[in-house]
Amino acid sequence: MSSISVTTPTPTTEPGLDTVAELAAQLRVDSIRSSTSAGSGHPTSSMSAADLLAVLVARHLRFDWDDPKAAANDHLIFSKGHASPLLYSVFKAVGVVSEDELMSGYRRFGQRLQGHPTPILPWVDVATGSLGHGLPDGVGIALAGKYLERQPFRVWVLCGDSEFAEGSIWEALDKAAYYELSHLVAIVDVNRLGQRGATELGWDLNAYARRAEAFGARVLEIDGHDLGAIDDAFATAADTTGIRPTVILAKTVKGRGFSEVEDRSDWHGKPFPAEMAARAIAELGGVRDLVVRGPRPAPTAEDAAGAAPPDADAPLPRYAVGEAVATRKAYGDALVVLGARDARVVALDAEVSNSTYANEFARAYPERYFEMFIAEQQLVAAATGLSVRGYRPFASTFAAFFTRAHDFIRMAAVSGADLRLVGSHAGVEIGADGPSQMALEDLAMMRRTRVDGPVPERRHQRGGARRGDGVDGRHRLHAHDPRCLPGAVPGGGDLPDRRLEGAPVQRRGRRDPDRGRRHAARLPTRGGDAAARGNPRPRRRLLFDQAHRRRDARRSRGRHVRADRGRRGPPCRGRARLRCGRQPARRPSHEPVARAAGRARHAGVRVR
Ligand SMILES: Cc1ncc(C[n+]2csc(CCOP(=O)(O)OP(=O)(O)O)c2C)c(N)n1
Repeated sequence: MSSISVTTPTPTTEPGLDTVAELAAQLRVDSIRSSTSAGSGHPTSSMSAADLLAVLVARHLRFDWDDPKAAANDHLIFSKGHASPLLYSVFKAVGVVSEDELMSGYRRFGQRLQGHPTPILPWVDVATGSLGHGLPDGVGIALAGKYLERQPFRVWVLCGDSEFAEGSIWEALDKAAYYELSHLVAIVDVNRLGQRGATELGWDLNAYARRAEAFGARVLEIDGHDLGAIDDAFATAADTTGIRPTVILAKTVKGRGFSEVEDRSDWHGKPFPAEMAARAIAELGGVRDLVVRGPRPAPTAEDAAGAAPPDADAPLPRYAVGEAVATRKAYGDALVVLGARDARVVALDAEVSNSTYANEFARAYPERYFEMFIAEQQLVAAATGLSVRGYRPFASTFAAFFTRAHDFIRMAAVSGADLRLVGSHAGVEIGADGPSQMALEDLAMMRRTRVDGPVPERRHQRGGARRGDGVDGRHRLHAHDPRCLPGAVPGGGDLPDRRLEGAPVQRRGRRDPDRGRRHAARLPTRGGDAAARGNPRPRRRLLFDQAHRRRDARRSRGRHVRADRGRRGPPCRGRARLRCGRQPARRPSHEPVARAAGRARHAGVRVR
């Protein structure tokens, strides 16, 4: 067992590659020790990337470990979050996590060294573990660096090769190339194996290279265990004068360093039993106690997130009672004002900004608007990344299409991200566009999204979110709302209204368990008796019937429903109809309302 202590307190001191080799061995050993002590974890996934991380942390990552919120720090994201033993071993190696915490805190209930990293740790930007998230999140961070702050930080993202089968990875590379994010570096640990066996492309680095280049990336291929080659590749990637993001394809061996498991497909996600761990540690040269710190960033000027607002007193739009205004138009108007009031407000949209009216913001503040095209996962991920840098992102698309990004919304909540997701065209009926454009699942999706712990302090966050400042409110992803924390509100943390857009639905009251029964008793229906016996289903039946009755009454009056939102008016015929753009009320199938009512049952809303 060796015991070496190395500290590099100044940016100019860089550990040599011999020290880096020792560090890599330490990272492997500590990954094994921590996962074995926890009885779970992914040691082999950590061991394949240990050389990459040792070189990066010791010689290239510009990070002030004593000031993790410093604006000029590089960002390090483990997109393959299951390699958490490696990340936490890095934290130990730079001296911010103790040996004791690593050995007795990893994967233990209530401890911060969770199975997959979350920003509860001050050196972690975003939660990962659902694969395909870290690189898209990194795009958002890089956007902030290049376009909002003009900070020279780099964003280093460790990805798995099996993870590269995720579509979101390619959405990310595509947008990284479009926005010329040359300071974004994806390091792909191509160890040939995934969870259950070989990956789609194995060690075919050429195939990865062709694809990544086709998406606009600069590609570097290296042996991921050759420290000199890694060092050169990182030095090349760190030169951000070009316009392309960099993808480093590192050919590695899963379980590298312990011959019993190297390149074996049956050791994914398994800690080594104690006696096997002892053999592995012996083969790797024993336990070490290195403390290695790489370069620190040069201090830079204040970032744009702290800039003065263009017009702090800009008045919010006002609408007369009874004035018919589409909620999305009101959104666009309000967003422009919020942009005037707060320089941290940024907007993103998925190629529907002329429908969501985010284009009003794009016209007013083009430098704070990011078009994500039709890539909803990247839309939410970019918003998450921007929130990491302290911005207040408003991401909009049709509410229906947010469901494509459900996992990104879910993971944003795990990250404690401060997002405002704005879905237009919401409601029980969308009109002529039909059910493909109709949102309802978003209700269930948002109800499901909550954080179960304290909200982490965000990097560079100034002042935090304040209630009543016009930016918070119903558009806000409620994951950040303290009222969502378990036990904060009777009935399991329910909020008054979680609609993304002010939509004509109400949530069923939860605080009065007898309300449904009493209501059903006042308005007897087929299910009234059963409701009195305490069966909740008849009440849903009642709501279903009410929805149908209203719709039938509306149609029998011969009124028209406007195509985009249910504004009613007198019948228009012939040319007049063409001019006014209203659709005649058709005799549609009952399917949309039936499905709406059925879905509403699950979402706990009342159909009106
Ligand atoms: C979206 C998603 N799907 C599946 C999983 C389960 N899973 C965890 S690790 C893993 C294999 C990852 O392989 P790779 O990216 O090559 O990383 P390695 O462990 O081989 O380094 C899988 C399928 C997950 N975490 N996220």
